[in-house]
Amino acid sequence: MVVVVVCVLLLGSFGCKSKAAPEAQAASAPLQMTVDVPSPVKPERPTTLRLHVAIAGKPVESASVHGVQNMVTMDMGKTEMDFKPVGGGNYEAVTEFSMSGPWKIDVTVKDGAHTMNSQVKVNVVD
Ligand SMILES: [Cu+2]
Repeated sequence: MVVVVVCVLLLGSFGCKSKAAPEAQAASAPLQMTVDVPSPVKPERPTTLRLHVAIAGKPVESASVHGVQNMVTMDMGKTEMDFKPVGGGNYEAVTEFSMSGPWKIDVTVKDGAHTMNSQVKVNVVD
């Protein structure tokens, strides 16, 4: 499943089965972020989240990418993660969801003076 977020525009999801609907909340820069979440996501299993960061279509290799995960419908405690660069403007983090249901990951991408915040939603299904 691939979802594209560009600045404050919400482009929505493209034909993915789960209800991911990332919402860009703020943007001070023309950073673009593409989110790749496996589908389906199962509870209590290591899950790799992959992001692609670009400016004007050009991969950004040097961004710092941080995520804060929690459940949408109840406070399950925050899980923080740093996405590691894996080349080509791609960043990965491995996380786990402790129960089924709707989860969110608030992602902050920083590259020099550019900062972008967006929220990735992940529907975890047993
Ligand atoms: Cu919960």
